[in-house]
Amino acid sequence: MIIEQADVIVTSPDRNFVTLKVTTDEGLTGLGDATLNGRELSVVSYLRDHVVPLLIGGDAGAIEDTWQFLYRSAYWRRGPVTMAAIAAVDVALWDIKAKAASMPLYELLGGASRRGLLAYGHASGGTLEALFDSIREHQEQGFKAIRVQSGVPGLKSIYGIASDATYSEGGTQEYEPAQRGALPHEEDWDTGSYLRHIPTVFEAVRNEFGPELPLLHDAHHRLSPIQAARLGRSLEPYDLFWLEDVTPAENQEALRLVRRHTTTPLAIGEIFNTVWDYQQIVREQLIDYVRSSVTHTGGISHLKKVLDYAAQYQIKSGMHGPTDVSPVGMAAALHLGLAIHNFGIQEYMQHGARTNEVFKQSFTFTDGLLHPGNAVGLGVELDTDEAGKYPYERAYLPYNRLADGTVHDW
Ligand code: KDG
Ligand code: MG
Repeated sequence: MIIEQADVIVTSPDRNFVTLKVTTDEGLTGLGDATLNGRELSVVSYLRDHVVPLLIGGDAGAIEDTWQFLYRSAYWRRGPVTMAAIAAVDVALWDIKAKAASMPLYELLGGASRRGLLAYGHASGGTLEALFDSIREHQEQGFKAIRVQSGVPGLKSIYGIASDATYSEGGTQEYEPAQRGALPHEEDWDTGSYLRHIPTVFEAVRNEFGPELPLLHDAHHRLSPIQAARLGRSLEPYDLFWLEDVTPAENQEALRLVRRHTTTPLAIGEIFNTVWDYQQIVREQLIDYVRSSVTHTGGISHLKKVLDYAAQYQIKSGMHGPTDVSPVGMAAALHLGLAIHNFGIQEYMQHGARTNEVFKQSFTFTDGLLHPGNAVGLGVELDTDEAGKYPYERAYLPYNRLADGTVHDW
């Protein structure tokens, strides 16, 4: 089967999404997600200007060869733009291969290893009362594992706190850190206040909800190794499922220090994009969960290699699943997660109603478990007329400044 056409579709129903649609001479189509939050148009250009011309006329079935060609022939390797573009091609070709085989994609990846995928949702609140309401609401929605993010006294706005953490009638939640506008929004940060406050929040949550509910927390890259070690240790009594992104982790070695001081499980990698970012932390068993998404880590072909490597060290998947991973990227994660043995947990933030009109999806969320569904291929189709109603709008993620004006990791 020959690739006849490849279109890059940008749409902004509830937020910006970049999707690659590959069409073959036999009329089969495949979709791939190439959304890079706040830098979307750079991936559009990478695909349109440099990758699409290389695809036309190629063998749609040669997934591994196409991956290797795109990775190696560019000479310039790795990086989020390159790897998101390669990911989109890879996932679109897997979608086509599964459609050609008349199978849901997970069957081609080895078949289902479980009935469904344990998902965690995002509860948050500026106050304990609001946080407790949000946790209860997530439980009512069916979530069996919950991420807890809390306001910190003295800080005006902070990552992960929805202005309204409740669910709308359609089951969607209003939280989108990337804000539309000409310039990024500034937030404030104080590590000392955060480190003092967060253990009190988890103590209160455990007292209210008991010992069994799996709880997660995201430190969002803001701590130094010794601060991360202190946080992990102070949270040990509250038995977290994981503590995420405690340090920026570009310095993989830094996690040795964190690991020496705490047994709280660590999850890292949503901004990583190749197996090389994991080389040391997997080999030295410095983490417990791989946070990469299919969308930002070179697609199913590459992320599967990362997860197979992690499996040798009993490290599991915890694939990134915020709203900036499109329904196409989410479906790819679900097929991969269903098939691999070392699945851990799947992050799940529901998309908005307009997004769900643009991307028709077959995946389900029942009793706390996600399932990709049994439609052939990925199980997601893009309604191009709907997509055309929502042109790209400039949007940026926020950034942090300390009280004295210093820029801090967001
Ligand atoms: O684009 C950035 C978001 O995806 C990120 O801030 C979300 O940290 C995140 C998470 O754990 O979902
Ligand atoms: Mg995160």
